Amino acid sequence: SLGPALSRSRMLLPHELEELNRPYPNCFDDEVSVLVIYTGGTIGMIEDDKGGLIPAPPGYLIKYLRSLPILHDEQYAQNTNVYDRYKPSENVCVLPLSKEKKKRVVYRILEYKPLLDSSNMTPTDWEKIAKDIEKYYEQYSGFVVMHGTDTMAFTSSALSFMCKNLGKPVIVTGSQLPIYQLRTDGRDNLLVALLLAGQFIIPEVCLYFNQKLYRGNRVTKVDCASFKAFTSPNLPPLADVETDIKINWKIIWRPCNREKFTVDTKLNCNVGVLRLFPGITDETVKAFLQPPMAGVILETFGSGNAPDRKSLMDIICQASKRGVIMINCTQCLYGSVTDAYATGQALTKAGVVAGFDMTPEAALSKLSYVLTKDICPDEKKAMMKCSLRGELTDDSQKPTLRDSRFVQAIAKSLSIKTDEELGAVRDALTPTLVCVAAKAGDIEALEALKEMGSDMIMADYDGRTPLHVAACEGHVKAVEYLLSKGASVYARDCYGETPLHTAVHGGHKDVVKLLRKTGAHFSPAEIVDAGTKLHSLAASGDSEGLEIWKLAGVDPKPTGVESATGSK
Ligand code: ASN
Repeated sequence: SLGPALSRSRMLLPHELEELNRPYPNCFDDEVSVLVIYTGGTIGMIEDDKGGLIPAPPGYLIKYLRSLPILHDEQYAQNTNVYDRYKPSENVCVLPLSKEKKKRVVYRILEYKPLLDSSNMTPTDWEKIAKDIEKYYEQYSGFVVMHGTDTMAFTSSALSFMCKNLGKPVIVTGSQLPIYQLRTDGRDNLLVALLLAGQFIIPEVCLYFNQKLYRGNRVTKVDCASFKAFTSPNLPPLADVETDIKINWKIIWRPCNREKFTVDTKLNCNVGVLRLFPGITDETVKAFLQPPMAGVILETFGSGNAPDRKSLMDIICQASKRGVIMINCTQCLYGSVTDAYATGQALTKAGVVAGFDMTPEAALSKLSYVLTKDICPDEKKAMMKCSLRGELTDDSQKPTLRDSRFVQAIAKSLSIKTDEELGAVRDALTPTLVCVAAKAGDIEALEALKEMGSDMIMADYDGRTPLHVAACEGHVKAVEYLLSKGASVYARDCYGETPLHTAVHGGHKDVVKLLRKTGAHFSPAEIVDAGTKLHSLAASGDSEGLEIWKLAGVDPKPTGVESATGSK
């Protein structure tokens, strides 16, 4: 809310004090909202009369969730009028207060009709999910997609490409056993996905399953019975959820530009996966590559090898000349496609593009996405080879600690020997240094710190990130620089303020404009809240003040309050 900044600066009035002393104060600063897009899957299934699992009837899940104290705090809902604050059709539940962040996740279930076994999912369903994320983007802090496990890795991969410049978490989850059963992984998977989506700014499409949060385009289903159904063979989990929630912040993928979140749902469905096997005939491969086939994932042996007989290479070469884009992905779970063998090099010569360590699920959805782009085949091939959303390992991006002269100087003076010690010193020093550089608007210093391998998003004691500081000081160039290095416009400090708040308080119009262009926005509750502030600005004839709030997305109506401009 915008309240804390105001209330810190004056004594509270008696009625405000009274309000605060109620068991549930009439302000909901500790609430965060999450939209649950419920598409189907075992998690919400019941047995039919023949003993087969089918999706439960509409509305069944929400009723059940409201009866479970770990997934819904009925007393809090009653005491704070949750059911009046949201429409009944919004199907709202509220989690008990969380231990880590002292937040309450208020979540709304958007139930799809019909609910699907994920084996029936198609690209049209992915499109619907992506469009709903776009539609509700500004109303929620994060999104959970409840989904069947069978094709979950395809959906999470496809969503990762469809969502451009994502700034909020989208977490796909489901379960191996229905949530309604006594012994189930469904309750825990849903609960943790909600806590992660509501409380952490992980700007990625992720998949949460069995105590691990994975990047959505790195996963594959490896077990049809175990609760440990997924693995991310070539990237460690983004988070481990054990007694503590440990987020691996260093590997979180961030959009590094100044563009707003958009979705691009166009996919080319003339794509396929061809798994090679010893003895595969030329005719089979030729038939598979016939029009209208536009793109193919070739699942090859080992580090990207295939039979290199001339007749087969000719067929592949001809398809490539016709414009069919072929990507080389290994059948192995671990490792990457390389050019170590002559049999692999023959494929490259025939026009096949290395897919490095992409999973076939990620490669297929990326290819469908890339094929719709209005660029020439060579540019499409180049796009396939580089990482768009962290779906393949690009070693050239890794910061090298030893390269930095600054770090070397510190290492020498402190007699530091190992990379671990070096990392610890860097992690201790750099958040403060980055904030100091941001306050001064010193881009050179920020660049030097970046070169040391320090990330540009680390918050200080008050939860203020370098972007808060640069925005507060009105340093447009520093704000631009930080955004280009992945700083989040949604980060909140311990008073609940985002960089947009600090820029508004500082009266920095250019920064406000820049942040808005990047997708910064107030929450619906904050927009209503801002109405009071606008009233007093209007009453005191402060047109400058009014203008900055307007630039920030709060539109003062002639009658006074509470209308918001969307960011579109
Ligand atoms: N058949 C189910 C599905 O994918 C499997 C599951 O969710 N565990 O919808």
